[in-house]
Amino acid sequence: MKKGIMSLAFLLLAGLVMMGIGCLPTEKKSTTTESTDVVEEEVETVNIDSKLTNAAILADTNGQWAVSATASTTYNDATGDASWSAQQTTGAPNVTKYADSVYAWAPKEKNKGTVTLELTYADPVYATNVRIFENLGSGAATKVELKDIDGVYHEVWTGTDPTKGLNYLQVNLSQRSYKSNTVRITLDTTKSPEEWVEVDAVQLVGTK
Ligand SMILES: [Ca+2]
Repeated sequence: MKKGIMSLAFLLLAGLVMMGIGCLPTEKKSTTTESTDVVEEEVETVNIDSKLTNAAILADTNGQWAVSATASTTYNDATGDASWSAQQTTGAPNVTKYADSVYAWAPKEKNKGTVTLELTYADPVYATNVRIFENLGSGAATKVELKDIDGVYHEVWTGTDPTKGLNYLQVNLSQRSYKSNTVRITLDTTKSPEEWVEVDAVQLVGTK
């Protein structure tokens, strides 16, 4: 009886080992001539870096805060009131807690589907980071694009925004080969159905 159990355990173990081997990643072919490799390389250089503290971000000498901003939707679309307008995302962060604030941009409705926020900066730079300070409904960003100085948009990040609470989504890039002074952010306002999505400020980092 004991031997039978041991044989069964051995078979199970052997099966698991074989399954494990089957799951091992196969080595990527190192071709360098196909154009798809260029796209792959671009995606692999993008990651979310949440290590920098707020103090370090505020002190970053290569960082700029937006000077103007527009959005596909704003809370006071009809009245033109400055509260919750896209303009509230310009300058350094001025919201100090995870909460609704008139000093942040908010869409017209709590669940407005997919929306965009576009920010412009004084100096075109070879970007290395985009830092989005979220103060409500955090985790809604789905895409970040940079518009180069010839007007072409480059997608530099797409994915799941891990931001929680009052914090930055930090999209850490390898230095871009083009200059940009415009950031376009796409957000899914339905990700947190119970909360309005609000963005306080966005920093573009790079060298001139
Ligand atoms: Ca603000």
